[in-house]
Amino acid sequence: MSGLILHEYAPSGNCYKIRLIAAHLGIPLERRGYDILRGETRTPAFLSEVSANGRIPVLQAGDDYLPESGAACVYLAYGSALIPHDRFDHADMLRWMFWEQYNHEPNIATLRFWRAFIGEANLSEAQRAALPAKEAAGHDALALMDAHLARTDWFAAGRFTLADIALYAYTHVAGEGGFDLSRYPAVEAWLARVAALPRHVAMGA
Ligand SMILES: N[C@@H](CCC(=O)N[C@@H](CS)C(=O)NCC(=O)O)C(=O)O
Repeated sequence: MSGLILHEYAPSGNCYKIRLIAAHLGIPLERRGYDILRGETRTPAFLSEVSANGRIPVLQAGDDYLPESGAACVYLAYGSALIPHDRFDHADMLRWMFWEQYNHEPNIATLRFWRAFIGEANLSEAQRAALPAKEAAGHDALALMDAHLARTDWFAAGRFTLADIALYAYTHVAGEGGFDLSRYPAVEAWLARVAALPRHVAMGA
């Protein structure tokens, strides 16, 4: 695979998922950065040329543009050991990836963004009002992960798959959003297992 361009904001966990897969599979990626805090993904040029959704990540393969981190993860890892072939294991991997997008990322990543990037003092009234619910839902997500990981080393298929990558991206920086991970020992042990894998790269790399 060659000629792939990742349109990204480097501190975004959704973009990190794609870089992490590329590192594990040895796939070269050209990186193009946008500052989302300055609205650089909302310009007419970005909306017309890169993604009408106005968000990163977007993976570009030639003239084709693929928004949505989960879709880009599947594109990059297609045919690799990161995607199980077994019918149940494959669906189970997707189960965790879909769950990440609905139950995990909107709470854990959003609180990280609000607290570590926007700053609590700059939040709108509506954002401030949403903090307790997002905190509770984030802890629910971490507790569910912890219970799962107390029984098994990896999220799906008994081995490292896209599900682990999708969940690692924002879990390992959950502390930046105010989540105390020491309450979730099985999650902490799994984070260490992922980070110890050969070819692992840090978010800031
Ligand atoms: N579900 C999408 C979420 C994309 C998303 O919300 N991206 C954020 C950064 S992580 C963004 O581009 N925000 C800038 C904006 O909305 O203007 C994915 O997984 O790729």
